[in-house]
Amino acid sequence: MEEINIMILMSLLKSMLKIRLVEEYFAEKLTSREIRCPVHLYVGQEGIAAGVCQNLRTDDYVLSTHRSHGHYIAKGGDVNALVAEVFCKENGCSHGYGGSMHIVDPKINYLASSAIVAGSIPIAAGTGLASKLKNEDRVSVAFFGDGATDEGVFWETVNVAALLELPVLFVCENNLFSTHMPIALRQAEIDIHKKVSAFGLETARIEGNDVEKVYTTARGLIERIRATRKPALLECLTFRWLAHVGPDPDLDIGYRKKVDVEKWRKKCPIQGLKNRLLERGILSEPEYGRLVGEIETLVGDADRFRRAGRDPSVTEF
Ligand SMILES: Cc1ncc(C[n+]2csc(CCOP(=O)(O)OP(=O)(O)O)c2C)c(N)n1
Repeated sequence: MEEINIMILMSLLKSMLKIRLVEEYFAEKLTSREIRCPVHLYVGQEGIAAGVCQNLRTDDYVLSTHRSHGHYIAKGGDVNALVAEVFCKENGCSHGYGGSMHIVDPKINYLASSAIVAGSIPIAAGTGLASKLKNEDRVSVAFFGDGATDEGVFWETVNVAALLELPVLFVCENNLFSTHMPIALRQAEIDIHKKVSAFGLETARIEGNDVEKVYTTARGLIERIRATRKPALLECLTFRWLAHVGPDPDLDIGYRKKVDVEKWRKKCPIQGLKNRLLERGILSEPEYGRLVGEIETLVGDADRFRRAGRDPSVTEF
């Protein structure tokens, strides 16, 4: 694989660690029932958000889903504002009215995340059309799960993006399940990237837990989108470590086994990159420890920030 610049490798590591430690903080606060709204954690899938967003500029658009915290952090979102939002405080990025599933931040062109599966995907076609009409080279990225490809609006958006040649990158995070149902019980043909390529899009299917692979593949697709204005799809295979919603491992319902979760935990995107950086002498254990400490401080600051936040007003909305 092609050599990636050391600064970028360290930035990928930092981005993934930031996502992981913030999600672990949320898991703890869900367990203690300090957070009362539904939260869909992203633990295990960090390589995708980090690898794709490393290639984006602030003026590029991101649209996301119910599992959105990782995308927000990787796009450069403010951790204080995210944490306050998940606690529904007025100093949150959606002013406390959105909660975990409606993270919005126009300052970084993070325009929507939605509890409606596939609901934000057509917005990417809209922002793509706006960029095209204004002759701007901004890219719109729609993140979504394999479950979103069960929805008609996904296919309608792929069709319109291909037909109108819109600068959109569709990023499918295929974590093999839609809530508790595997894709093979939902779709006659399970190869998502193959079906999308029938619309004439450039597509790729890769291991989503290999952050370097995600970064380089996304970079190629994004450079091509900026140059040609044509859409593309990146399908990333991955697995969520925790429950569909909430902090538990979801092992008591019967749809997945402990052995599967353990297999995927061994493919941890953070541990994978850390090991490669240690082997190459780019990183040492003390440096890694310092990085973790730095991010723990950030999470501690965010905890104080949300505690200082007020509840949003019902009359000022
Ligand atoms: C239109 C719509 N249908 C069904 C649901 C219920 N629902 C919430 S999350 C979810 C699964 C989505 O799976 P996927 O898109 O693969 O994302 P993941 O949760 O795996 O990240 C479903 C069916 C919903 N929120 N919206």
